[in-house]
Amino acid sequence: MHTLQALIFDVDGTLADTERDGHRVAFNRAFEQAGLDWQWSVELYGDLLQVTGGKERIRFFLKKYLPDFRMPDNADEFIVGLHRTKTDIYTDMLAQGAIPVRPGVKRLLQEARDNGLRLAIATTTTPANVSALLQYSLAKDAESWFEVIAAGDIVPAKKPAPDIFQIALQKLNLSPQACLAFEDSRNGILSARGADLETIVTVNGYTRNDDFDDALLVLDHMGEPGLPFTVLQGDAGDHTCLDVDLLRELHARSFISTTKTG
Ligand code: XBP
Ligand code: MG
Repeated sequence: MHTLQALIFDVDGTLADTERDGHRVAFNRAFEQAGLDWQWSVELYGDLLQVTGGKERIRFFLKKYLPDFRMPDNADEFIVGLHRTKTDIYTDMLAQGAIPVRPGVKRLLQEARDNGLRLAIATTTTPANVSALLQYSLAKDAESWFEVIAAGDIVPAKKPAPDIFQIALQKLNLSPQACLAFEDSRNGILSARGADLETIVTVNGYTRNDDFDDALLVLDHMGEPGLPFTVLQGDAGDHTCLDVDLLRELHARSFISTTKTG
């Protein structure tokens, strides 16, 4: 029997609802500053989210929605520059407290630390975005809570590829069986499951209808005392909040079902 030793968290959509009112807004402001008339609506952005990574998302947008756009000769520099502006705008928004963490996130992280569980991050977002979110939306010293922060361009293939979770596992020096992953999206769970991680999902407005067949548990959020979660898929017993006891139960149960079916 494996013991649960570490929790590996996605950032965007999982720790905080950053996409619609954070990243999307920052992209639009960066386009405006560059004199471009591109506007990513809430609805359009839902389609663009099928591609992870901001630079990759801009390229996908151009290919699908503006195929006649004449790229400057230095196309890569152009996209990197736009994206750098977007990162500056986004991190400034976070510094102003624009995006809170989702219900139950701070409580669970604190409880996990109190129980000796190790914490890690596996995300496609730019490292500066992770630092800003942890510092401004969670706690001033929150970066130090995480032993491993795997983020951004350190992997050539972003989610749904498993690479970023595999790097987090390598850095933790743990097997996937000693960990649980936390995700919010189809691309995220594909990435985590590709790295053999059992995964708990908290959905958001953009991912509510995604396919999470392979998840250990799917919730609307992690829950707080006085703000119980709703179970969308799976079995959380009598629990109303995602706490360390429930994580241990789910983790142990995953081995029983693996043995039965495997
Ligand atoms: C997050 C992303 C990122 C952010 C933007 O996906 O796809 O691209 O939207 O970040 P996940 P950057 O939550 O699955 O990791 O602009 O810094 O790339
Ligand atoms: Mg996510």
